Amino acid sequence: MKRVITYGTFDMLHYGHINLLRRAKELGDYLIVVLSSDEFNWNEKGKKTYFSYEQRKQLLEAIRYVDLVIPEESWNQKVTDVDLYKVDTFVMGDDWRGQFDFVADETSAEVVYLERTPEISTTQIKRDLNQE
Ligand code: C2G
Repeated sequence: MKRVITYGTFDMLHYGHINLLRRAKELGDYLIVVLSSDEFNWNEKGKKTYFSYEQRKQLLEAIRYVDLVIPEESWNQKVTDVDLYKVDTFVMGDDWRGQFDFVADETSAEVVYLERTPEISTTQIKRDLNQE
């Protein structure tokens, strides 16, 4: 069974996220989503999410492409996660291109960056809604 992993906040879930998750799942048979905790978002990313971790987790678990959702609590858990879950492929959107190449150096997993879906982001949604 080919295991794929990806990381993110996935706040205000939108079709850009779904496109990423669909393509990530196409690279294997089992997709693990490591979901940024509320504390990680606030302390490390400076993001105040609209939905809580539990709400974002519930949304992700309802997606047919997603097999497991676990918390992201540190920038430094990726190598451990890949080893622990015996991951074959580490996937991120290409806004992160190059940032996680170390995972391929330190584990047996390949690192794949997938093209971001243009014209959509949680920030854009919030901006558009504020203008109504
Ligand atoms: N994404 C995408 N297209 C968009 C928006 C997002 O492909 N229009 C992808 C991002 O590239 C990322 C995933 O969807 O791979 C989740 O995006 P975010 O929730 O914004 O996650 P991010 O803040 O990039 O967190 O340790 C890694 C971080 O947790 C990644």
